[in-house]
Amino acid sequence: MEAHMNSISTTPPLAADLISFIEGLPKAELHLHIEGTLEPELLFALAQRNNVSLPYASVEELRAAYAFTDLQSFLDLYYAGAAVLQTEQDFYDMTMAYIVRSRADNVRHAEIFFDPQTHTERGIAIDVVFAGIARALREARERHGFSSAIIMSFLRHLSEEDAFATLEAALPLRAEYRDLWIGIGLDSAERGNPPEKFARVFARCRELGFHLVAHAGEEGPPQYVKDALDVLHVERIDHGVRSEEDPALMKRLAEQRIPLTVCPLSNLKLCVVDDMRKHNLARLLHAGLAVTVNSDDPAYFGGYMNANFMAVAASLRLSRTELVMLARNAFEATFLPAAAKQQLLLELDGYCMAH
Ligand code: ES4
Ligand code: ZN
Repeated sequence: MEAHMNSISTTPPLAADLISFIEGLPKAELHLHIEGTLEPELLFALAQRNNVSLPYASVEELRAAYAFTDLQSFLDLYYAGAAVLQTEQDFYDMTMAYIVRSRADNVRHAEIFFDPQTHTERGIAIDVVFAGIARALREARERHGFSSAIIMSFLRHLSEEDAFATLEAALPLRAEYRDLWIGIGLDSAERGNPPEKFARVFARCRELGFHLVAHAGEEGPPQYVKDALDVLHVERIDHGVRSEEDPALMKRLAEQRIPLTVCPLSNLKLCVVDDMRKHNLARLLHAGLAVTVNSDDPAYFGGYMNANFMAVAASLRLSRTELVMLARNAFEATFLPAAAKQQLLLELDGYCMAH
């Protein structure tokens, strides 16, 4: 923790014009766990509303507990925090808070992960999870033109059988949520839970016509990135920063323009990097990879989209051109239909011309 504070304090300050350029830049968010947007204040409010007792006396005490040493130390608190989510209204409130926050960061489109197993394991019906998230996203689309999609993610520390059961429970809802539910993801503890463990369930999801993504190469080795591509047939890699350890894989990711949804503040908080100035995002970008910037679990990692852009811009001394490349990569990597994608890319072009 101390080391992080020091490295942040020695980061060169960003020029005011670059700060406002980042703030106004239109963005797409492709790696965001909705359960990871539950801010301590809302977590406490929901605990009170639902009579859930928390092992923390205050919001400050909870926030102080967010000092992680690795992915698992974070996941323990993340799953514990999600226990306050009980009703459709709770999922709606959490999702609406994220929309308000990300609209302030000029996020134009978000493809959002949710982990139904985190909730069904506690006896919450899967319909409740879908309904609350979807109601907020539909309202934001109608009222503000905020575009979004949802990606149902399997928890890889659980069995493939459990993932199949989750898929079976969710499929009857597919028609009702056809406007939002576009994909399948894979998250949670990476080490020891390789992509192959989910080969059959991903094959089924592929037959069903879902877009596929998986977390790989966050804590796990480059082999997991290769297996996510070759065994699971994913279209994007979530994180993927450890791909750099394998030059052949780097070449392939660049040639095939496979998007990596990189999460800088997450990587710092989970000690994937020990100093933002050592983050490989700029090297990956310059090697020709389709790198994007994302916030992962912003309530836990200290910032939403703009904060992630600011952190890499300052620590890696990124230029406007590089920042625009990152934003462009994200719009290109969305699962939006071609026309909607083109419209967002035109909006980005317009912004760049005007600034
Ligand atoms: C996650 Cl950063 C990260 N990695 C893997 N699984 C996750 N679930 C929520 N955040
Ligand atoms: Zn993630």
